[in-house]
Amino acid sequence: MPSHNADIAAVFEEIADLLEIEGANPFRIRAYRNAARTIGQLATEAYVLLEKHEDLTTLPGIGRDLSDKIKEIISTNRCGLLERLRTEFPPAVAELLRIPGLGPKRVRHLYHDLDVQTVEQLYCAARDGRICALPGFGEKMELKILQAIEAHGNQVRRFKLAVAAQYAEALKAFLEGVPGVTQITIAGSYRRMRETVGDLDIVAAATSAGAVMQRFLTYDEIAETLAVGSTRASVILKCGMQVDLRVVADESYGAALHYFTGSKAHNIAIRHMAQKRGLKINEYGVYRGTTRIAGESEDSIYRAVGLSYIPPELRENRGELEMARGGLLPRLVELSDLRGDLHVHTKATDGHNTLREMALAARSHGWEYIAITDHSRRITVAHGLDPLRLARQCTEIDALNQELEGITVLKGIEVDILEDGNLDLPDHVLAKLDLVLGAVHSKFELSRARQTDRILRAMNHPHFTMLAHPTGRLIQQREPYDVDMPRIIREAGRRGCFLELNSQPDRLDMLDTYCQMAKEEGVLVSINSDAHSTFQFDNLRFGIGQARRGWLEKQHVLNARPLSELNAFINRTHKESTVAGRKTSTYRYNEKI
Ligand code: DGT
Ligand code: CA
Ligand code: CA
Repeated sequence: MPSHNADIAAVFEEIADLLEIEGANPFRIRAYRNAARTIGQLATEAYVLLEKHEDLTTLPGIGRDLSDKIKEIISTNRCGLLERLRTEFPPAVAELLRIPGLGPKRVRHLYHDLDVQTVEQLYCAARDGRICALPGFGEKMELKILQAIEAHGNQVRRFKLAVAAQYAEALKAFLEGVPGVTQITIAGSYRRMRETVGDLDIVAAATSAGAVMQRFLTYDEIAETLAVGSTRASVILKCGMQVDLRVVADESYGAALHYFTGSKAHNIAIRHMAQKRGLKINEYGVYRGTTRIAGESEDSIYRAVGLSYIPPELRENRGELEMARGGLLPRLVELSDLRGDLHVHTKATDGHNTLREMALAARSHGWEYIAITDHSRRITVAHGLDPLRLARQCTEIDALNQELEGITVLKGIEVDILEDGNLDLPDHVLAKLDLVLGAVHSKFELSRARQTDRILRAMNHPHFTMLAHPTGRLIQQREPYDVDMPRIIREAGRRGCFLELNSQPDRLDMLDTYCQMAKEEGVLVSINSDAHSTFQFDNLRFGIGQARRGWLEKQHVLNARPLSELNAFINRTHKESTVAGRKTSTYRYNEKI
């Protein structure tokens, strides 16, 4: 099995860490960090790209040398540079960098002066008061380190959905090839499309459980076997992810799939319903007395307890049972419902592909439109657009629209929301665009009141169309900024603004519960890729998963509208808000439920 993107990213991260401890050139270190991010966020496996003879140097931040390293990692599962660096340091030293407050300089001291090589040794040294005397440490730092390690130990490792997907899909493909396997699904939180996944739960139906077990244990990504029985096994993969496999007969597949999909709370609620009907339910089927009355499909399970089929994304015991009983479940939005994408970057700022390449890629997805929304000038690291460059891009878009059939390119911007709630470009510039996405990229630390006020002021702006990545949260990297989301959602409805569900796997910060609120408030959500390269359109499936967890249907999604309707929505926003800043929007759709 060739290396997955997450593995390659981990290699580059470790190289960057070790180079940092070594005191290497910062540019070189940054190059590896950027490459790790690019590969880590790539929706398609790099080895698949190579199989298709794609040129990896077209990816952001990947030059010839890094492309060769990726090829090396994929073809040999090793990386010479990393192996060399590892011989220079004990293996656990890089882990010290993960402790908050410890940069490479401090780690160098710990290693050279105290011979601290592991987190455990660091803990002992801090506890014994040996650290505070080192240059650049002090007592405060020592205490901070102790606390950080204690907190660190209590953390349960979870994987971002997109990372889990790489391991899950490869393993599923492997098991599908086992003779006698008739059905197989990755169940658990993965199937419910949670934004992070604790472990993988695989359910398979097979004529012989033994054969599946045997084959499973030969999978070359397994690092450790925790438990093996005749129909079940638990293992840890090399990446640290646990996998639980359960093999059942065809007649029990639906029951097992239902049980292992969860959630636990949903399962318990279903079991109570069954009990009320005098039924018993377990992972083999539904029983009246000793007679099995259901179990071959999930449909049969739900039917047995008097419910319609409940999609996995809704199985959280948040009211889905009641709705299913009344036949009132929503028809959840699907990827194929999307008609376009309203947040797309190009080479003009920090994107990697040209305007034309992005437009053609969007057309090949079958969409009617995309909006080009590069950064504004304040975001200097992304080479944000000033009015002149934006005007030039608009001219380019006009020309492209003249030329291309089958796709309409809308003119937009991801304009920076300044600290005082003003926007980073003047009104007369924004007025010329089809849509304006506003986003916070700085001053994350403002108080809740000030942050909320800042965003509401921005939304008051006559040309403001949509709030992009509304809380700024980056999964496992950055907490959301403190903002009153229920209020933002309500006020977006009043102002006729839209909210973005950003599909980047580490964002997804329009939480499922926020989607539900938006639906209740009549605020349309736009499921955007925020693509920085043509590959990243594939991230939309994660956004769709989140939207489905948030009970959204096609009619609640702005970019599920055809272009003709979309135009009416975004133009109306402009006109109405220009005329009357706070007027209640007139196009609230009718709630179905
Ligand atoms: P995760 O792995 O933490 O992201 O979340 P899940 O939902 O995948 O949880 P996991 O792997 O512990 O268990 C998989 C499913 O098995 C879970 O969603 C429901 C079912 N399950 C596990 N433990 C219990 C239990 O004690 N009672 C019931 N009724 N179901 C359970
Ligand atoms: Ca799980
Ligand atoms: Ca599990």
